Amino acid sequence: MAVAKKLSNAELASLKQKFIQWFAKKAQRELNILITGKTGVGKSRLVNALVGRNVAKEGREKRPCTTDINPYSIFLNGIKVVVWDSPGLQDGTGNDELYLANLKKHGFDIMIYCIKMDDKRFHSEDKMAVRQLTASFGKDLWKKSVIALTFANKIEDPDEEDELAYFMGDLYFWQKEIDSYLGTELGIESRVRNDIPITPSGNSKKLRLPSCDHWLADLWSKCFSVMDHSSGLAWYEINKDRVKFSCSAEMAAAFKSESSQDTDESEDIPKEIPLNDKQEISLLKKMWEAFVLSGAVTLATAVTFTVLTVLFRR
Ligand SMILES: Nc1nc2c(ncn2[C@@H]2O[C@H](COP(=O)(O)OP(=O)(O)O)[C@@H](O)[C@H]2O)c(=O)[nH]1
Ligand SMILES: [Mg+2]
Repeated sequence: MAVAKKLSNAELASLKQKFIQWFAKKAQRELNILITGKTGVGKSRLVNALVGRNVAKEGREKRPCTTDINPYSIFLNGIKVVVWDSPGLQDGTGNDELYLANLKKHGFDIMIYCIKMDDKRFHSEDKMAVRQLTASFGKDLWKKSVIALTFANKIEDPDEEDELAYFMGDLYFWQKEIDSYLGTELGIESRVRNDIPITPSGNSKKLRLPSCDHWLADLWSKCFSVMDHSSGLAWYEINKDRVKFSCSAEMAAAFKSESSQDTDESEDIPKEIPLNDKQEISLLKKMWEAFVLSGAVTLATAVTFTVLTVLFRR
């Protein structure tokens, strides 16, 4: 507070302006997303909901195996979003080596591993895929990974007694299964394991789940939290018009809009990603850290967060 108080209102306003302008120019121009999990777990639908466009075809459409090792891409707000959808790894189509080599050449900013929450066990195909990915990309892969538990809207207490307890029981089951496999079988340290978000996700008709008010906001924020600063800013930029928080309109307006896209009208794609207080603070805090690290301002890190909250949340 002390430092924030020393700044005049005009200085605060100019700092805020500088920050907004800085990040509106800053994002990297390409974002690589690896989304994987068995066929039919809802990868395509999830990636569409996350990027806000129908980039991936759902269900029915099956492309030939030979093209499956290549990613698909789309330009969103001037950023090339490259989606690595990975059939093959779990489905025994035999393209694994080729696919992994291709992926290794390009690299990726985040891995979203999808498992159906209403499945009752952690399948051996998933275990093998997870092992293969860890062998290819190293244990650090898990520092930029999120596990999405899809079909969470399907979790219902058969006795209709206590939906929350039933849901949390299933969530706990998955946390334990995944943690135990990554720990005992793959040797991932607990420090890393504890930080892997394991996040229920549902459909666009039921955004509220027993564990959270808005699963998409939760998942989107968790993806942001595991990305490095630069990818995180791109993640924000592609969704700047849908992500809502106290000063989001002001921030979104700072971006040059020549390449702004219309929103997708598909009803499977939620129109908004409304952040709660905690999600908003962590978004701003990470952006602010990137701003400070860039050398654009000189303030001791310890005080910057206070300055930030004064700037954005009074
Ligand atoms: N009820 C429900 N259906 C879903 C969910 N996610 C996907 N689906 C449906 O499940 C089918 C397979 O989804 P898709 O995204 O194509 O799976 P993929 O093979 O992993 O890419 C599609 O018909 C989707 O509409 C979900 O969370 N809940
Ligand atoms: Mg698909």
